Amino acid sequence: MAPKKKVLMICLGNICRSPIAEAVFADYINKMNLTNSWEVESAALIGYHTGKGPDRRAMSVLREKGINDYCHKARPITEEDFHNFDWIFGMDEDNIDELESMKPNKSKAQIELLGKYDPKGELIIRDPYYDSDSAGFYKAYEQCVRSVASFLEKNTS
Ligand code: WE7
Repeated sequence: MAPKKKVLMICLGNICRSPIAEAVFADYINKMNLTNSWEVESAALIGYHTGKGPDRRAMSVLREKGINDYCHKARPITEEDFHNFDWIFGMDEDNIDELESMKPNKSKAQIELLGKYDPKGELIIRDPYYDSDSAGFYKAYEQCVRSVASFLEKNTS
């Protein structure tokens, strides 16, 4: 069987947006029976939250949307990730700038904004960490759902 295609979701701390993106992707490939051909992980640009679970607002949005089985501990991205993953998705332009500056010369990963695949054209998944409510987390979830679905429609035969 062909090797699995591997996707890595990245944000600043790996506790808000990239866990939502990972959980949405994992849920989608499970439901579509694509786990033989796709794999997903998430990681941080900064090790600040290493070992911590996602923000409670991220977890409650996922639970509310029926994703009850997601668990994750934050980890920082490594040089190896650039060799192991086929796609590395950032959530905003700062993420992409940082990924491009860390990228080793022989990286095989394609570095892209996840929102590039959003059929609604919302390119940036805004950082909701300092928001005083959950609205930004719901919005991030919806953006991830649209982008993940259209990414996989484009890249599965
Ligand atoms: C964030 C964050 C996010 C910002 N998750 N943090 Cl206090 C801090 C310091 C260094 C690294 C991290 Cl991760 C954090 C906590 C966690 N999504 N977004 N901080 C953020 C947003 C806008 C301007 C500056 C920061 C640090």
